[in-house]
Amino acid sequence: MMSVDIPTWPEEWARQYREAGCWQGETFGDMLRRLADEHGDHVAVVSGSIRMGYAELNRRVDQLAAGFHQLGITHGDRVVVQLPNIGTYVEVIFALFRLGAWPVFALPLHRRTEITHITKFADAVAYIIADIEGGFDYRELAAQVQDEVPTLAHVIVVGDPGSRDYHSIHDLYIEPKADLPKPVASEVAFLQLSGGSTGLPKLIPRTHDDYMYSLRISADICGLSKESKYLVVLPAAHNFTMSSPGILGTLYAGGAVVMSRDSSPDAALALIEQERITITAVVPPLALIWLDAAPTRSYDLSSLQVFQVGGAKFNSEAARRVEPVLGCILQQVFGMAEGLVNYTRLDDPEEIKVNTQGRPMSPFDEVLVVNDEDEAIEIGEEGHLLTRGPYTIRGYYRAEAHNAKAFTTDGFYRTGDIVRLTTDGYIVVEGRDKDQINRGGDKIAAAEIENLLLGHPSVHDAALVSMSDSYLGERTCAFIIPHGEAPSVQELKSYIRQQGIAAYKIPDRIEFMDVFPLTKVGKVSKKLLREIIECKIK
Ligand code: AMP
Ligand code: DBH
Repeated sequence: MMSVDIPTWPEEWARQYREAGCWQGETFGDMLRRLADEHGDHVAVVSGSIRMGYAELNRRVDQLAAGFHQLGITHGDRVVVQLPNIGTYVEVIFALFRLGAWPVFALPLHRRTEITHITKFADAVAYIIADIEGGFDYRELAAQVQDEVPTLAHVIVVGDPGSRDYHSIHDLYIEPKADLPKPVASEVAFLQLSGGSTGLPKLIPRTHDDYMYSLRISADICGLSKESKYLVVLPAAHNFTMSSPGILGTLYAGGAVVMSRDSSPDAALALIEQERITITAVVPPLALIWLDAAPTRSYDLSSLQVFQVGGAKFNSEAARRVEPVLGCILQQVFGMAEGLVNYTRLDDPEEIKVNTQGRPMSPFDEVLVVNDEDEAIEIGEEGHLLTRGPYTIRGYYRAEAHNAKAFTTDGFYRTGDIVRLTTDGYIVVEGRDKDQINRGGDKIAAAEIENLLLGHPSVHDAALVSMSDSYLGERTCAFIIPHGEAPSVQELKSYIRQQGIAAYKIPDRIEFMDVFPLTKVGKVSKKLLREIIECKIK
């Protein structure tokens, strides 16, 4: 399978990971079949008024796989999946896994620019959407994408397919077929999106073997069992929600996954009470909202055992409030869709749980903290985090030139995070050297927005930087050198919005300048731009 398009582990590493028992050769399709045998009617997925047991889920997945196959979707095909947090999401991804077709995971907030890019880049043959969700009509978006992407043969709608030639997913649950393709566990299972630090998001190829390993370890570290109930409030397609331990880890352990389209405290805390949720995962801004709301409401949260916070740095003052306010264990999670996931352990002392972002989940994870010359530095010093291991990719999909920079010659992924290690091997995230803004867990590649801004006739140059924010951690500020008369802030924002991008990427603030400060080597100094905006907002 090794190719420049789909880089994978060199054979000697693959053999080691197999011999060590990390990779066990089970596909996700087979996993669900086994779970159905083991757990039968035990509830697997709860979504609104629907409660579905493992055997029924497995049966519906067989039907849907047959329906997808009848449409012509088969082994190795790419299918962009953009769905809200609904039970059908779980059926869709397992039906694709079962065929060996690759879901490409889009987030519900992605719009024309992102979806067109990933659909084109992956040569996707199908796009699976909701009809209308959160007031947005995804069928309109699909029509725009189809105009630009000729390979996109099928649009499949959960809900009303509308007047176009789209399929209703409802019609694709057909008589199961025996002669479906048989994927193997060493193959790619799906493409996950990277937050990215370059112009456009990169696609991350994860195999059944490597991802299954990450779930297994995650489920174990998080203490999951058949009794676990995991509440999905972050977007289901987020790598955190999928696998740390998330939807797939919970199913792996035989527990129940409860889908919620609404992450507000009144919806989510009520579900915790009603479904007797044991574990959930949030990003720091959502944690702050829940922490403020919980004491003013009277929901019974006594079932909640573990509250996971990750995706962006959780400050230690807020972290310290979790256990007293919610009455459960705080777990910090520092992960990445490329692989490496770090957890604080459930029995760690408070100071570790509050002040660190955890330690690698697997004994086979290799982490290095290095200086600018890739040389190891003293424990406790800040440096660049590099990592390699049984579930960390060796390269992005179809990105040969980028891979040469994003990975070392011996296969370590350059995470772009600046960290320090404690003497116990825990990681503290101190910053980042990638040109990305982490807006409360939503990642924004500066270059992507700068390129869009440069498309405006009155923009001569643009630089996007972070500015600190007590709620989101970071927000974005776009510095603009105008071409002729400066456009208004409103005009620039609406210009960006019209390009069709996720709303969180629209700059929070726009500042005009005549020239950008430069570094010694003549590059735009984003460090100085950040200092300028910090002075202004103080
Ligand atoms: P991605 O590569 O798009 O999946 O985003 C992963 C990145 O999110 C990491 O490399 C970090 O920069 C950031 N991140 C995730 N979790 C945390 C955390 N707990 N603390 C700080 N940064 C985090
Ligand atoms: O931010 C992330 O990408 C992330 C955070 C926590 C992640 O991918 C994960 C856990 O697996």
